[in-house]
Parts: sequence; C-alpha cells; structure tokens
Amino acid sequence: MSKLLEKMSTAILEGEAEKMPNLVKKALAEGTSAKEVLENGLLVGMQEVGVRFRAGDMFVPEVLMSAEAMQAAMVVLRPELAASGHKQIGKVVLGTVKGDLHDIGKNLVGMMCEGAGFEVVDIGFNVEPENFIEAIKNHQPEVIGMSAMLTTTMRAMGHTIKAIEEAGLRDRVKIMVGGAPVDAEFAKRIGADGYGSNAPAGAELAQKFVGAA
Ligand code: B1M
Repeated sequence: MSKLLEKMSTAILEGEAEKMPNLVKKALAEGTSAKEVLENGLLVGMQEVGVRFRAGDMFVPEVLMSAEAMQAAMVVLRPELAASGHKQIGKVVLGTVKGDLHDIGKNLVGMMCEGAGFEVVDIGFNVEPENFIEAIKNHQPEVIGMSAMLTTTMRAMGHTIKAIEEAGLRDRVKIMVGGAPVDAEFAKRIGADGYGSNAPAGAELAQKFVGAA
C-alpha cells in the first residue's frame, strides 16, 4: 500500500475527518485512481473499524467519527468514482420507519454499506411505507434497510413490509431490519429477510443478499 493510502486508512480509523479531503485530493493528483483510493485506502480503514467494533475495541462515538471521516472523503471521491465508472456491488435504500426520528444508527449502517461497495440511497427518518415503495420503484435497489429505535415504532417495520407485499414489490428486494428494540426473532416474525445487530453486521448482511460475501 502506498504511504498516502496508508495515511488515509489510518485517518479513517482515527476519525480525522478534517484530513480526508486533502488526502484524497493529493492521492488523485498523484495519479492514484479513484477506485484504488476507495478500495486500498478508505475501505481498508472502514473494514478495520468493523473488525474493532465487533471485537469491542471501538465504541459508538469512535465509530461515528470514522463514519464522518469516510463521509468527508466520499464528498471528494464520489464524483470521481462516478466519472470513472466504478462498479458498485448493489444498491441499498435505507430509512428509519414511520414515527421514529432516530437516525444515528441508520446513518452508521449507511456508511458501512457504502464502505462495503454499495450505492446507498438514504430516504431519511419518519419514513412512511409509501415512501419505501416509491423508493423501490424509483431506485430499484436490491436491498431495503429499515431502522427503528422505539418499541412503539418497530411495528411500523411490519406494516411497511406488508405494504411492499401489497404493492407487488416484495420479490424485487431483500429486506433487512435493525435497531435497539429489534432482534432476529422479531425480524422473522414480520417477514424480513434478515436482522443486523449493528452497523457492520448490517453491511455484511447486505453483501450476503447480493452474493458478495
Ligand atoms: Co431517543 N430514545 N427518544 N432520542 N434516544 C432512546 C432510543 C431510548 C432507549 C432512551 C431511553 O429511554 N433510555 C428511548 C426508547 C425507549 C423504547 O422505546 N424502548 C428513547 C425515547 C423514549 C425517545 C423519545 C420518545 C423521548 C421523548 O421525546 N419523550 C423521543 C422519540 C422521538 C421519535 O423518534 N419520535 C426520542 C428522541 C430522541 C432524540 C431526537 C433526542 C435523539 C435522536 C437523534 C437522532 O437520532 N438524530 C435521541 C437519542 C440520541 C437517543 C439515545 C440516547 C441514543 C440513540 C442512538 O443514536 N444510539 C437512545 C438511548 C440509547 O440508545 N442509549 C434513545 C447510537 C446508535 C449508533 O445506536 O441507533 O442502536 P443504534 O444503532 C445501532 C444498532 O441498533 C444497529 O446498528 C447501529 C450501530 O451499531 N442498527 C441497525 C440500527 N439500525 C439498523 C438497521 C440495520 C442494521 C442495524 O439494517 C437496516
């Protein structure tokens, strides 16, 4: 790995968002391709974040800082990637369900999915079932991800899946759910395809859904 790419993955790991735009610009200016910057710099850092988080060696505030660093790098890199025709492994539409305003966990899942090579369409929080349906029609994702943090709103996940079924779109997508009150048993009961206990697990599940893990 080049020195600059190594610096980049370390800066991701250490959550140094302010360093990211310059590091990415410098690497691109030196002739490193956008794909190399992503795969051999940023993703190396994000993968390590996932490993450390799962092992209990990193905690949510640190993961959030890494996610912010990744986001800062992607602001510069995204247009370059699009221009270079970098092939993504799939598309994930993510939203926090109706009635629920918590979006920190969902945002982390989004960053991890982006880090895993997905295009992520974030449709926000307090998302009505109809808006998930609209997003499936408009964006044609392989994966839908729903987040809920309240025991009162987790039921909206079931309602959303039902609405997707009624719209005749259930076969088109894999559905994953997550959030503090949700578990694998609940996911199964409401007809989801899987449950992610944390952000790296969500990204891994999405990769499995598209046959990339
Ligand atoms: Co709220 N809140 N909150 N809150 N809030 C909780 C969730 C609560 C547990 C606090 C408590 O009472 N101890 C409690 C819920 C109780 C319950 O239902 N059992 C609660 C409550 C009651 C409320 C209000 C009702 C309070 C009030 O107004 N009376 C209100 C509801 C508003 C609404 O949504 N309608 C409310 C409001 C808020 C704020 C707006 C102030 C703010 C949210 C800001 C924001 O998100 N932009 C907030 C916050 C920050 C919290 C706590 C403190 C932190 C949540 C968080 O971000 N955690 C929370 C208490 C706590 O958890 N300690 C609490 C960090 C985040 C990284 O974790 O979201 O679990 P988490 O995501 C994890 C995993 O769950 C998983 O991966 C993530 C990373 O590992 N994951 C997925 C999440 N989604 C996934 C999707 C996947 C896969 C994995 O696939 C799709």
